Parts: sequence; C-alpha cells; structure tokens
Amino acid sequence: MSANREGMHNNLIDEPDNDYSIPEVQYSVFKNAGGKSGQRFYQEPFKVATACLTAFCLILLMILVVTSIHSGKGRSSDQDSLSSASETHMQTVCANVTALTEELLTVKKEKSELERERSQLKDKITRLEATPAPCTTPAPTKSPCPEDWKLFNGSCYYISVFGRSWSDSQKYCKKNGGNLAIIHTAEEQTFIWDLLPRGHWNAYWFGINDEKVEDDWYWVDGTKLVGGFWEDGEPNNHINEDCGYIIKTDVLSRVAVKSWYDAPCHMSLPWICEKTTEST
Ligand SMILES: *[C@@H]1O[C@H](CO)[C@@H](O)[C@H](O)[C@H]1NC(C)=O
Ligand SMILES: *[C@@H]1O[C@H](CO)[C@@H](O)[C@H](O)[C@H]1NC(C)=O
Ligand SMILES: [Ca+2]
Repeated sequence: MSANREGMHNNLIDEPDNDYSIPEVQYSVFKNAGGKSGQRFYQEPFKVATACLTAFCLILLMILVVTSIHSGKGRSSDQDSLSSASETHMQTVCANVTALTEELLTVKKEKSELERERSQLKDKITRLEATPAPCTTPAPTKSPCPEDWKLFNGSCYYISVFGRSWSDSQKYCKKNGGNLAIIHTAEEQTFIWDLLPRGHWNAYWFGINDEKVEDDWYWVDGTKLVGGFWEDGEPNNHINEDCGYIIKTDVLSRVAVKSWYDAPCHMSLPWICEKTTEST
C-alpha cells in the first residue's frame, strides 16, 4: 500500500500538469516528511533549519558579545578594585610623608634647641675655667712639701737665701729631714736650675764632694757619682776644690745640664736641700 502510494506520488511529481496532483502532493508532504526519496520536498525544511541555525548562531554571537561585555565589565571592576587599592596605598604613602615631614620639623627644632644648650654649656665651661671656684682651690695647693720647699717627683727642694760652708749647709738640710740635693736625672737638674735666680755668680751647694779621695765624687748618701752635669773643664780642683756647686749667672747661654763646678768646701754659699715627701 505504501509502495503504491510512493509510486503514485512519484508519477504525480513527474507530471505536474496532472489535475490530481495538488491534493496528492499535499497528502504526500504530510505523509512522507522523513522519507529519503523526493528531495524537492526537503528543500523547504532545510531552509528553515538554516534560518534556525543562523538565528542560533546570531544568538550565540549575541550571547558571546554579551558575555564578553560582561567579562569585560568584570575585568574593569577588577581594575577598579586594583586602582582603589593603589589609591589607598597612595593615601598611606601621603600620610606617611606628612608624618615624616612633621617628625623632621620636630627633630630640626630639637636640634637647634640642643645646639643652643651646647653653646650655653660651652660658655659656662669657659667662665668656670676663667674663675677658679674658691672651694676647689685649697685642695690642689695642699702640697706634700713644707712652705718654701718645692715638689718634684716625690721630693721637696729648698733653696736657701743666706750662705754657709758646705758642711754647715748639709747640717741645715739634715736638721730639716733631708740632705744637700742629690741629682740623678737631667729632669731633676733642670727643675732645680729653674728654681734658682740669675745673678752675677749665683752659686749653690749641692750634695756631692771628693774630700776622701781626690776626683772620686760621692753623694751625701754614700753612693758614687755616675756622669753628672759638669761645665766643660770641671771639676778642675783648681784651688783644692772638693765640694760641688751649681751656678746660674746672667749669661743666658749657660744651660742647666752644664752648670756644675767644684769649690773650696769652707766657702760661704747658699745651698739646695732635698728630702722625700714621706720624711715631711
Ligand atoms: C607607613 O608607616 C608605617 C609606620 O609608621 C609603616 O609600617 C608602613 O609600612 C608605612 N607605609 C608606607 C606605604 O610607607
Ligand atoms: C723620680 O724618682 C724615681 C725614684 O726616686 C727615680 O727612679 C726617677 O728617675 C725620678 N725621675 C726623674 C725624672 O727624676
Ligand atoms: Ca776636688
């Protein structure tokens, strides 16, 4: 039955001028839409499908565009959040810069204040140095030596005003807890020399003699002389000179370390005593 109909409507299509063709065509369109034969009947549905597909494509495109716009919007919102974050960062930096500027000003102010204080303290120091405080003066002047005795390296030295023989001079020194000066170093020699006043032939006994054996010089403490600060050509024992003295004349070219002479011990000369600070 279906085969007959197929043959029938095939004949009808091949002969379009046939009177019965129209109802048969209508019938066969409805009855054979999914059939494999009669391609002319399928051109219309393909056009519809193409249109549908195009529409679908357009929709897809639109969706795509919308999606892309949407995602674009999402991206821009990300950018917004990024820019807002950087804005916050900038604000923090600006706040920090302001805070640091304020701190800098404070530090500068403090610096100038400290500088003023420093200069005031400097002035104070200068004034204090210029005028020694009365309460601190007695302490440094409290010497371990008696009045008229001068301190050097643990010893006190006395320069007499009047003259005596060498042995009487030594007696005076002994009575006062010392001896005629015993001089071992150039420093000590120079210190004593500086105490002496200049004069025509200002001579002072000190603690050395060669009374026992000529030209064997011994100190008053019994020790033998080593070296010494003799003037060139001294000691010469010129007129039986067995006692040593130091001279400080008006001649400025004379020096402390070449100032020893020998003289007769009975001569009356001022003298130099020495005693240790412990014996005071
Ligand atoms: C601002 O200063 C604070 C401390 O005061 C510090 O922890 C922060 O890192 C600073 N911020 C910037 C952006 O410099
Ligand atoms: C100071 O005294 C000590 C002990 O008597 C002595 O050894 C030293 O040479 C002396 N110094 C000077 C510079 O006279
Ligand atoms: Ca002599």
